[in-house]
Amino acid sequence: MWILKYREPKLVQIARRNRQEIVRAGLTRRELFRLGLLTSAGLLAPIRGLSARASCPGDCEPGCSPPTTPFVEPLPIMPILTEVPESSLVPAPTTNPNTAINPNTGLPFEGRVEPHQFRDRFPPVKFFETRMVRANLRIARDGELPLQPLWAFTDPVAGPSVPGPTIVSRYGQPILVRRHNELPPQSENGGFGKPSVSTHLHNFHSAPESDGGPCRFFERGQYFDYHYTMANAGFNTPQFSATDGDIRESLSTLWYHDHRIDFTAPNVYKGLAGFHLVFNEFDTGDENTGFRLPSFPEFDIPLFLADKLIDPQTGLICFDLFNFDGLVGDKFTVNGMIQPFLEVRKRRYRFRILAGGPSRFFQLFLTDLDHPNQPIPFWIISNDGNLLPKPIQATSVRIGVAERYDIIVDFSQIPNNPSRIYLENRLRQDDGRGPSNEILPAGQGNLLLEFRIGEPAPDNSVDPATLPTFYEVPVINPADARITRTFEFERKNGQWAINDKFATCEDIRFRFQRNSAERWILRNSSGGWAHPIHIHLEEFQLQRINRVAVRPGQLEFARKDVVRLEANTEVELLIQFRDFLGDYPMHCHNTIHEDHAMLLLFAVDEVGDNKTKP
Ligand SMILES: [Cu+2]
Repeated sequence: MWILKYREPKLVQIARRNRQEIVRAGLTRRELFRLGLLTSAGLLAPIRGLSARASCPGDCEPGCSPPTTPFVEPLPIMPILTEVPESSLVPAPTTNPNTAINPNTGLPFEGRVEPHQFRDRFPPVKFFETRMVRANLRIARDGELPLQPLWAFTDPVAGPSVPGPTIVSRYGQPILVRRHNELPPQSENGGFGKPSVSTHLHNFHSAPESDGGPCRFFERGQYFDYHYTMANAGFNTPQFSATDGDIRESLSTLWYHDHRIDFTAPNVYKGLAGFHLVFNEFDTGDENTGFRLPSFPEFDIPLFLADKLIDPQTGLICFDLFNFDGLVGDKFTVNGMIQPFLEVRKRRYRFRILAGGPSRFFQLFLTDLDHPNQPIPFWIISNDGNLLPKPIQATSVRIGVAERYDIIVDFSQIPNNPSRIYLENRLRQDDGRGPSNEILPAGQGNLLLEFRIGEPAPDNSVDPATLPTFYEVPVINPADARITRTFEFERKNGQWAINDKFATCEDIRFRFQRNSAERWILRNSSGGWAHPIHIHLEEFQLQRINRVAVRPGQLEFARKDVVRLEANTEVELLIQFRDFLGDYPMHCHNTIHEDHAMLLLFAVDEVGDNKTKP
């Protein structure tokens, strides 16, 4: 027996080295299969020394990350992306892509291949320029972990950050964002990540060429001009043309993230994501005007939740390319820092909460550790960046990958007047398959963020308890659905399929008639798997969840762009696509499932097809 004990760690080390070499090569699923490293079941071939599940020490597994001290670092606030003059963009941005060949790379200067739709009608008035670079950034108390070689977006003034700089924009003021791919070569990726990128603005109403879909990626040395109309959905329909869209379709809390086909999970996990906030004449960012929501940025704070695994040998964030179930970390970051604290005043705050993945679902509570059984209520004001008709009071909120909920917390009204409370995740999730149904006792979940409650401060924001009204939901009439389509989200050969097919850029699976509506049934019949399903371009409206009707007043009675398709769940939704023509994806936003390969493309076209199970 001593021989086994002696040999096992050596094998683990060999496995780790081999795996890292394979990961470093940046091979696709198809290439791994061709090399005989993947079985037809999608699993890593049982080659000696290539165990798919080696144990600590020295591997990338939950429970193996080195210890860190919580609540000693302040919550990072991402810089607001600095506007630049149009003249500083060289060469000047054009409606048609810049296809001239760059002699230094042999590639076109710009990665875009299609002209911008509607750019003449919505000429950009604000310009931004950001670069994707490798940056050594801190994620824990100084000295506890080494600087992390992350992939960041830069701000021209503040430099690189993870999450990237927050883009702040406004309806009625079209913008252009030039993004440069200046990532290091594949051989210098530090073990995972593909320096080939596509930046999706989730879930803005964008033309395909500016949507940052999975198949419109660009390479090192290239740039890509993204044009955002900053118009509400419906602007190209007779009904809402005069008002540049339907104000009830206004979006507020969005985020941008890498979407490169087959490599979204490692690229986002490595840092290529950030917030994009949109204001308008009602949601103004000023608590003295419009809906009077807490003023940005002082009392309106985006919170990017994520979980990571740390290699106990190197102290660096690690990623297991061979685990197709998903990745759940044992270190929780908020805005890129492990377990930070935030000093707040006794007044109302708006927090824009995002579950940033790769695979973790959260059930969030506010916890007073001295009175753990005391529920602390807050107000939910938006679902996936869409303000609700009215605020909804709650003591917890469930959030799947890529979902966003804006909440209002009034720190002057916390029961028992504590000086510290915590944002706590009490949903147990042991692996990437999905959450269990177990809600952990208060104080025994994951404490994500410590709020240090200070003195009272003036507060002119609206009191959610007065039930102010925001936008009505622009209800789609079920009788207007042109067709019903069904989508089965299923496991296939150890990977992930939609209606029995894997992702490919070559196949447009169905055609949606522009300016029409459809009814979609999304079904997850598997026992233990959860899939947060995201549909690009326009938000859908949930009609039934497991055949129970969604009613006004419920949190789900809203426009949404991600639906949590948890185990044994079926949802029925109505959706419409307007304004733009072209192809868009629907996919699982557990980014590991997405990469392996639960994603399909559909097209919005002048004429729709009649495929009921595409
Ligand atoms: Cu999934």
